[in-house]
Amino acid sequence: MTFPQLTLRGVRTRAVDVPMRYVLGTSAATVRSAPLLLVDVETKEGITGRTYIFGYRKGGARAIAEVVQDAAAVVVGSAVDPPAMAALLERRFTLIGVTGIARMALSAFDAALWDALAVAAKVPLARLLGAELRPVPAYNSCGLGLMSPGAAADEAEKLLEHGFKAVKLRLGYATLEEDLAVTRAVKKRLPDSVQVMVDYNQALPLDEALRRGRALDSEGLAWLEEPTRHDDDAGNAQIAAALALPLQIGENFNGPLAMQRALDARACDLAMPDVARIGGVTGWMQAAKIAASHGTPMSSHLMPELSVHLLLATPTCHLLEYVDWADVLLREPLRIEDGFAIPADRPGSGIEWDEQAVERFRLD
Ligand code: SMN
Ligand code: MG
Repeated sequence: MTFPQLTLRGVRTRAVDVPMRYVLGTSAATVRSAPLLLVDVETKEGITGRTYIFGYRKGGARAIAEVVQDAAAVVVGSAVDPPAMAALLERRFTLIGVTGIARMALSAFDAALWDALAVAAKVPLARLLGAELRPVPAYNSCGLGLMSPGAAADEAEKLLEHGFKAVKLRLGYATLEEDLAVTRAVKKRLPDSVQVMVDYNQALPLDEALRRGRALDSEGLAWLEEPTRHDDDAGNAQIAAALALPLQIGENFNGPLAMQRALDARACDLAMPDVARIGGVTGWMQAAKIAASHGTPMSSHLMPELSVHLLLATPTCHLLEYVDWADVLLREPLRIEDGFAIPADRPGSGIEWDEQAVERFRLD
């Protein structure tokens, strides 16, 4: 596919905080509303490319906005060429370090640029990336934070709406016994055909991760996510080798190199990069090649509207992580049918803002 010629005119950023239907109580922090940063790149040709990024904290969304503006100022007036712009920006941001907020800002900017190209080409983003549209299997990752076993079982049942056949439970209680009690309550309540994943959000030291991992090994779970520090490749390799339960990490991979190092170290069985930390669409496509070369099934993390297009272009596509947080801001929210995400058959990633809703939830 030949890419359209566009020239970058500027970028518009707006921070919003949207209510969440289900509170997300993780072992690290409780998230009650979703601070999102909306990023619109504008071109001289009048084409707008859109994306949003989950800021984790209100201050996170605002800080990312500042860096997106800074990055755009470096390349304003040049031809829209996301990989070339990513390489230049990565070099320009080397002194501050391309991690954390800087990495998220460059990733969001890249994703919005790719969206502009697909919009200008009048094709869905997946097609611009060489893939055809088809439904992608998804799991419902809303809610299921730390709570009592009974409340978790009740919530898990509700999350099967839209035909979901997989849900994710957050763990990392004070004791293994509590982790087991909640896991068993949820498993018992759901049909056997529903997959249950568990996520520790890096709560445990390595020895405790091994101990709890061994205890969970025979509970019929689909994966064990981030039981310990995400960047302890040797430790994670030890866990992966010790357990039959597949080890899943990746939402904290900082760029494709971190993923390459982790997979080379056999630090996980499954990988789930986040488009906002792996380097946007440009970084994701590199990550997809790395996963394919290792034969590692690859899932997504958050931002399902964009991620569904990226998973379609991923040779080892596994599962889409579904959250509904952006629904209230979108003219056409991502559709889920029978547990599958239906990629938007519209130009780009299909993101168009409901401007009235954006104004209502604006932070600045
Ligand atoms: C998660 C995502 C977003 C905020 C908090 C926790 C979690 C996940 O690690 O994988 O969904
Ligand atoms: Mg996680």
